[in-house]
Amino acid sequence: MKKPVRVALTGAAGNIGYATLFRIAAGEMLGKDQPVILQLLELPVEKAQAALRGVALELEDCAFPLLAGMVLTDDPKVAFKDASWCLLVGSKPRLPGMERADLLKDNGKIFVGQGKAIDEVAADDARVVVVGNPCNTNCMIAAQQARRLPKSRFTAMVRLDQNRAVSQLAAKAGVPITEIADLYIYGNHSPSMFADFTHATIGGKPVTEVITDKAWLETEFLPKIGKRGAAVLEARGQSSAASAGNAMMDHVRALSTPGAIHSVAVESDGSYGFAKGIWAGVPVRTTEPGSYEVITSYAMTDFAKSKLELTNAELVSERETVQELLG
Ligand code: NAX
Repeated sequence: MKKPVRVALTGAAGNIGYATLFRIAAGEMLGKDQPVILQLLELPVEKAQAALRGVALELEDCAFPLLAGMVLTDDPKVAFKDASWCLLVGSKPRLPGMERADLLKDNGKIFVGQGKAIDEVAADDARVVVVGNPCNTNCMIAAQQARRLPKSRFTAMVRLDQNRAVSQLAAKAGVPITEIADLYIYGNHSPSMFADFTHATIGGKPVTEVITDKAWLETEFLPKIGKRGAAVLEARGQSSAASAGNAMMDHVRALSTPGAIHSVAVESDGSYGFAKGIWAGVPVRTTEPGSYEVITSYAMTDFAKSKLELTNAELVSERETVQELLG
């Protein structure tokens, strides 16, 4: 039996936590032969802690052979202690009447504290995945706290956008999901992101040869992916949870699989015109488990460049809003 891997998850009593923890404990994220210890963080209020205890009771009741232990806590330093994967899901939802800038600053503060705690106590091989929104900027904030861990260990999730885009292209072309390849997400996890259909393929052919309706690709497909979260929220009355948790597990699995090429928001080195130092979605190739290199070789059309500029401008503006948290 392998040594258990410690997986920390914040916001563990929330919707994404509930949609994900049972799958992680069943071995769907790190492998069917990999025991895990779940280290679950929730807010220090009784309602959240009680809900967390309830989730833990249910996890126990599943008798998962791979679940080697659980830690329930309201202390980030306990949650992240020796964790190899730190999944940062918990954050405040945007409330009616709340300005986006206030949400950025409020949630940003959470990620200052959690980034610091991770850097102090997580395992030497710790990898951080930020899901809590606005996830790119929250990830940048957490990474600024890193002294011991390299900033490249901090990634934000744009995988849900990739999965949404793959699914929509397959539906439009009337082909199985497996026929879609090389579809990557650039920029922010927000309606401004760019799902690059210009380099993607369907059954080995360029998307633009199979779906010849350029207007659909540019003016229907892209907004549909960008606003998919809002569509789910409107239909369900709650934001995407199972699909977000599923994407988080895809993100971790792809980062654990050498050779995998996938969309991840990482610190920009200036590639694709993104401002240096922001966290922007780009295609990466996993080199060894937990490490990656950015694929910089895609040449962009003028249309694609105009989209990249827009999403870059939004990320730069988010960085300006949270400047005081980056010191
Ligand atoms: P929920 O509101 O159901 O759960 C969030 C949980 O986090 C709550 O239980 C809350 O008590 C806890 N929490 C809040 N602040 C915390 C803190 N400082 N430390 C520990 N726990 C804390 O939200 P859920 O549906 O689970 O979504 C969580 C986050 O994911 C939200 O920020 C949401 O916007 C974001 N999403 C990100 C997506 C992405 O693709 N990157 C897609 C789905 C989702 O919208």
